[in-house]
Amino acid sequence: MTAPGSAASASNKAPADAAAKAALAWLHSARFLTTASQLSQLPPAALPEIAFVGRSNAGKSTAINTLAQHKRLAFSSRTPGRTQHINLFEVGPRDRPDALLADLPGYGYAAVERSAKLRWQRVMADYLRERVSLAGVVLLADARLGLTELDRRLLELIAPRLAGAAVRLLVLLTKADKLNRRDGQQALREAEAALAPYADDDADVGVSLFSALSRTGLDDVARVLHGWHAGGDAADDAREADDAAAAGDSP
Ligand SMILES: Nc1nc2c(ncn2[C@@H]2O[C@H](COP(=O)(O)OP(=O)(O)OP(=O)(O)O)[C@@H](O)[C@H]2O)c(=O)[nH]1
Ligand SMILES: [Mg+2]
Repeated sequence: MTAPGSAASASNKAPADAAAKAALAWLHSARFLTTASQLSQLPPAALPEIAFVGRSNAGKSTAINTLAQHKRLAFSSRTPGRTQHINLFEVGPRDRPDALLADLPGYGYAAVERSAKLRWQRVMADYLRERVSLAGVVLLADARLGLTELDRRLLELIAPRLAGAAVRLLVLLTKADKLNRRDGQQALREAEAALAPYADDDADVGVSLFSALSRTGLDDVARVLHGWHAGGDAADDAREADDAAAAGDSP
């Protein structure tokens, strides 16, 4: 995981540490809750919500499935524009869910009818601006394309909510398996540069390469999302778990 401006990169090679294991177990509890085609159909804003957004075909549904370690929780498809509703998944203990994941329809798919496109743009803009329980946004972009004009517009839209980390942002450069190491690093640097303006005002903004196929970035991303769900608490828990694991490992 890198914050814009830093040089480190996420790796899929490191063994899963205690915090990553806890985060993946948490995400594995994900189950379908409901679907909404307009904001009024969303459940009350009672739980922190993590929204997956990005261009159509960027890999949102696949990322949710990979993070949750379920084959078909979110519906992924070769046909762009397939997800047309906000699909919500509950995470945490069954009797005490503690977060929601929201899979949003992708934007930028040319073949979607113009009126449907405009309607959806408005729903998404309202959702991102107004949903009070929005805790974090995961913006997915194909690593080969980087952040496109539409992604940049989305960043502008959520920018006011990033200040003070009221809403956190993690950009995933997806399908990293399609790039060699050098091109992956280049994509990471370019995304970091594009995100630098949003990293002010104590914003919590990160970027990572991600691949559902090779599992690049999986542990790191799981840890970050787990950290978001309860504000600082889960992040502290994760750090404590890490420290405990490290202490246990030392002679
Ligand atoms: N090689 C590779 N292919 C991927 C990866 N993630 C997703 N894909 C493929 O990309 C295509 C689109 O993936 P989806 O997860 O359906 O994309 P989406 O962003 O949910 O698309 P919409 O619902 O249309 O907005 C599918 O054919 C996936 O198999 C990845 O990490 N590596
Ligand atoms: Mg989808």
